[in-house]
Amino acid sequence: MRLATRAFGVDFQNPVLLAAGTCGFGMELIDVLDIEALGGFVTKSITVEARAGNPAPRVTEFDSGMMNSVGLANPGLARVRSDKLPWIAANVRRAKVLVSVAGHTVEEYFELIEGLDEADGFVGFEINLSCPNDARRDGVPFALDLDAVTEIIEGCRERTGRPISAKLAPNDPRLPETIKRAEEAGVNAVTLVNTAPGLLLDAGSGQARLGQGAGGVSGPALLPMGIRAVREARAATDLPLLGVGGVLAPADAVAYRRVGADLIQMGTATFAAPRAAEDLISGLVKWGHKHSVLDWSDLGPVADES
Ligand code: RRO
Repeated sequence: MRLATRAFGVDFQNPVLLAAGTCGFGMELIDVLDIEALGGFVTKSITVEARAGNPAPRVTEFDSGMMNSVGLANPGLARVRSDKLPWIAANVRRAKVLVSVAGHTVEEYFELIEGLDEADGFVGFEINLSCPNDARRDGVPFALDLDAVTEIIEGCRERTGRPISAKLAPNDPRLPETIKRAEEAGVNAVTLVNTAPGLLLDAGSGQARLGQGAGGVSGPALLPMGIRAVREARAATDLPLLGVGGVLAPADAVAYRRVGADLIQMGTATFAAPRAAEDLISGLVKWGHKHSVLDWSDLGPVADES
């Protein structure tokens, strides 16, 4: 199966990206996988100030996946500009990079876009509107506030000509409306989904297993939520969609494609198997061969029978 694909004006050698928060800023990957074999990756979400993140433990596993409450730990805008993006510009050519930005306030998103737009090394922004672990906002993401979505995306749009994708939440009861708002405000794509809010306890003590208490669920448990969200999104918009949540095997990526995703992001699977994304790419080629599918684009959305 031919995997090269084009979305929001960018040519990707294949549709497999690593998801934000699972691959740092790329340099963390060089000893474990061939970055240049990827379609691309999304950086850890950046805030204006450097952040140490939430108290440990920040990740915990369960039978169907993982939970995290990293709390936006990142080096901050200045160091991303001075260290991280120059490294990417010098070392990453074929893989396409999206920079993820996250603000505690609406204005912080604008400061981030203004501070990064002139830099080299990346093709566009992923606007993270759906972090479930921002204590300063009580874990309520901007993605669940329609007016905030409009205001943030309009402001980001005014400040950059690069493609922007809005990363939305899996627990949005009015997802089509949120997407409409993001589209009207000028996004070029939508990323679905972020982790789902959850809580795991230690049965003996009754204490939360994550230092912060609640966190975001990822891994296999998130797959059905992501697939459903992408299908709902595809019915609401013709914009390119980036499907993320629980992708492990080629069949998972194909399922996202079948409901209308143009690109796929892989995250949690890479923690257990750092080369999982490379295996997914070769697995997709084999999947196409076995099922006589010549091109990723031929797998387009199937009619929704439900
Ligand atoms: O840093 C985090 O705790 C985090 C973020 Br910004 C996000 O968007 N999603 C997530 O599961 N964790």
